[in-house]
Amino acid sequence: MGLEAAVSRLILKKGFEILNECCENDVVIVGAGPAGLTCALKLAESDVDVVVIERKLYVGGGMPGGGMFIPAGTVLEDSDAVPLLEELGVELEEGEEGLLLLNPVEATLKIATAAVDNGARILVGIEVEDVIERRGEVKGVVVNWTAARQAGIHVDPLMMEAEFTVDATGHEASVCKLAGVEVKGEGKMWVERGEELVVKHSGEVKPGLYAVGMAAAAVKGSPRMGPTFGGMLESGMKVAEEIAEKL
Ligand code: 48H
Repeated sequence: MGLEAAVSRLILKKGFEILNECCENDVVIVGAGPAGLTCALKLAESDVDVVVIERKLYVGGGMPGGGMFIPAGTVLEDSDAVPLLEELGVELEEGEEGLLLLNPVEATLKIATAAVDNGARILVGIEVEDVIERRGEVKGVVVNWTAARQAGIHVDPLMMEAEFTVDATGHEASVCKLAGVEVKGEGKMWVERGEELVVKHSGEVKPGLYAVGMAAAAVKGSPRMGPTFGGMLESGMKVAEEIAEKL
């Protein structure tokens, strides 16, 4: 036998071992954007067993695209995300009007790397299509291959149980919608207010289900803030702390 069979055998064995372990989790985070990745990093740092489900094949959500694909992003200099970015070695440059500049690709990669280094799992190419709900409490997610939906093939899903589920799906707030939570839709652009309210509004939206980042803004109808990312990170940090305390 050549190496071909060994490559396939090893991948199948290891991959299914990982997927098997993901059937039961402390926390499932849906969406690997800045809010979901930061939440995963902070939970993993607290030794919480956490898996991130991302339907695309890359991490970072909207962050790597900066503003209109232009390779720069901003953070308010008084944001609680600044010490985290500094700790991760993300280069921050003085801007104006209380804003710092960052490279959004660098920031994405450093947050994601730290999350994985601390033990968070990130699974890509998998989409959440429903939630598990028992007696009004969200207890995990129902998943399928993104490719199956794109191909229009009907195939029954599999399930991942979790003590807590986090909707980090950004503007869509798709998990909240699936769970029957009212989603008002994000409000108009107002950077300072949007940054403040996205953190305030991040939290439990239904027993067992939390919203972070733009999903939290969409649930409550609070303003958007464009390519200013501190609030996304702070939102993930806040919810990670709340969940870690409960576990
Ligand atoms: C699996 C899914 C599903 C699903 C979606 O959009 P994101 O980057 O979200 P946040 O909240 O971390 O960050 C928002 C930020 O990028 C942004 O857009 C800002 C600040 N906008 C302000 C403005 O004014 O516009 O990431 C969400 C991720 C994406 O990668 C999706 O692919 C993924 O979630 N996702 N993954 N199953 N059902 N739905």
